[in-house]
Amino acid sequence: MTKHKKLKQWISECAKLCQPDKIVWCDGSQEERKRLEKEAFKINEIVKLDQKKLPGSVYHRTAQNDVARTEKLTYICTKNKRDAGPINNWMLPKEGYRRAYNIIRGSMKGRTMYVIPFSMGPIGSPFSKIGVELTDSIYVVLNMRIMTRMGKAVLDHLEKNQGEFTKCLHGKVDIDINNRLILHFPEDNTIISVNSGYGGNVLLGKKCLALRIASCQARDEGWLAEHMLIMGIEDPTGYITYIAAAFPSACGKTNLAMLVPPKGLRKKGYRIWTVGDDIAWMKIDSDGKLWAINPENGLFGVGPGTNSKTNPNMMAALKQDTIFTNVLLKPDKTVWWEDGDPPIPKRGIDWKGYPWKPGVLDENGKVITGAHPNARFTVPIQNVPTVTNRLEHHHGVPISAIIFGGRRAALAPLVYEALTWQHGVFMGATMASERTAAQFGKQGEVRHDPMAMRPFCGYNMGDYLKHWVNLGKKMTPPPRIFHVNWFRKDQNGNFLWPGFGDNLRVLEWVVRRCRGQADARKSLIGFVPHDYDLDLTGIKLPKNNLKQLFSVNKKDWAQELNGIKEFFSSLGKDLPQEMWSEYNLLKKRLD
Ligand code: OXD
Ligand code: MN
Repeated sequence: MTKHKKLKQWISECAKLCQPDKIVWCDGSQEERKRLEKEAFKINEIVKLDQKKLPGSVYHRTAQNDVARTEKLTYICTKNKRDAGPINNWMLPKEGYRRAYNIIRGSMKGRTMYVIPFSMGPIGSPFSKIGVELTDSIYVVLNMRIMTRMGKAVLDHLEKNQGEFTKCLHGKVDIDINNRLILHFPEDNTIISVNSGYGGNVLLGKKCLALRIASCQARDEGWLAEHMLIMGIEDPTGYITYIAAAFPSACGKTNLAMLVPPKGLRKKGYRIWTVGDDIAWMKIDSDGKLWAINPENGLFGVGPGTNSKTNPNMMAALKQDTIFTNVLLKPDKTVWWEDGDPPIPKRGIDWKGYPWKPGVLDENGKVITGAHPNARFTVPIQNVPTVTNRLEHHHGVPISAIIFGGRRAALAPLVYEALTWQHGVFMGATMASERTAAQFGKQGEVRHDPMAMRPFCGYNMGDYLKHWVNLGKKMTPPPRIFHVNWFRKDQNGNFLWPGFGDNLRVLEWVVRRCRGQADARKSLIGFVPHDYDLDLTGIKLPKNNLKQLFSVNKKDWAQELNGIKEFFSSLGKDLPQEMWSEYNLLKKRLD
């Protein structure tokens, strides 16, 4: 079975609990992939797509009640409630194990339990962490093959060192939403997920290990596990500046990570290199600087809205070796989703498995979409044309700038730079995104999402912000911190900034600031570029737009301060004093 004592013991305990008919160790080979796909085709867990048009690609549908992460059913299980903090759902570990074990007990009878040894980060890198996922889902195995480094090489490494690993137990059970639980036990380095088959809940290396568990490890070991993309921006001299950026969902993180430079900047010689689109692990190296890796090996992205205009590099990546989940299945065994590439198919089978035509209505007269709005693709990062050649580099890439962003129709300027590291942490702590009328509920309503980690921080949010403040003091120098807002609108509701590839015009200023090559002026909220600092060649931007994009409206900011106060108060006494001092400094500047 394995020479790793702890692993052996844990697997036999789990086997006794779940009672699978068979245990299969995954080695990560191509032969194994073929065999598992064949089995999954037989039981209809996946469908083979047209192998000429989409070689190596398959299609999967989840249960209708299981299409997204379930934050309400996600818990941090710690001995003290305080350690989970005021934002996380909390349970006592004893209670968590009791409930999860009662649900999963005997649930793998008649099923196979797959053992997936996986590494988050290059195998053997000082950044990397190993996990072992036990699952009764072939879909999970096939996804983990893409999203992580997995199989024999990882097991060999683990055995050689008798090393630590995160115990990740997943059981589909009955996909019963009423008994679904996603439990994290940071004190035991353990994750248990039951009654779900949706990626974010069951690919346990991703949100569960690489963010919730890893954020606790990072707190204890002095590094950062963040919900951030990493990209390299190569300037005309060939120098590459790496940045890490955090945005709440639906703000275009994946698009930004692989943007196509606009004409003017392309001509100048700018290029983008994609390191990661979702998670960054960052450590202070012996040079005193912050270095980062992307612990993942693939992308688990949202289909709807992705097309050759919004993200041509992603569309190129999806031409092969992709798992498509909950998208529209076309009669020619290819796929489509809303706001995808034209033409809109005349018919197909929708994500629920029913015949579909454009414009069909449900019993309430609402248009039925072919793909679920959160339909996903799982694709190897190596498929992305802009992938960095430093993915396997054991020390990752040096981070010069950290960028926070949100969706704000008013208030936040296109870009501003923090005055100090601590002010930058405050900018991240007060990150927020507005809901639009078309999206979820009341327009203008703001959800505070510190560092885009609200659903992913595995411990007390106050302690997390203190950890950020402290780490800044250890770096020489720390990265500069910026805030961007691609979504500011004019009084008629039109976007003031074109976004997408043109965002590189803003990033160019960021890069030049990091290299001491660009000027700035000090505004009430931080440093902003002068008009002449942004390269706007080839872009038709009405003159007044730039002025509006950088305006700081005192009334709006006064209202924002009220929101921040309310949010900070909700974090209670664990919020570090430094955040209140930054609040007071900002208030004073605005007064
Ligand atoms: C994701 C998310 O799937 O943030 O990346 O929800
Ligand atoms: Mn994410």
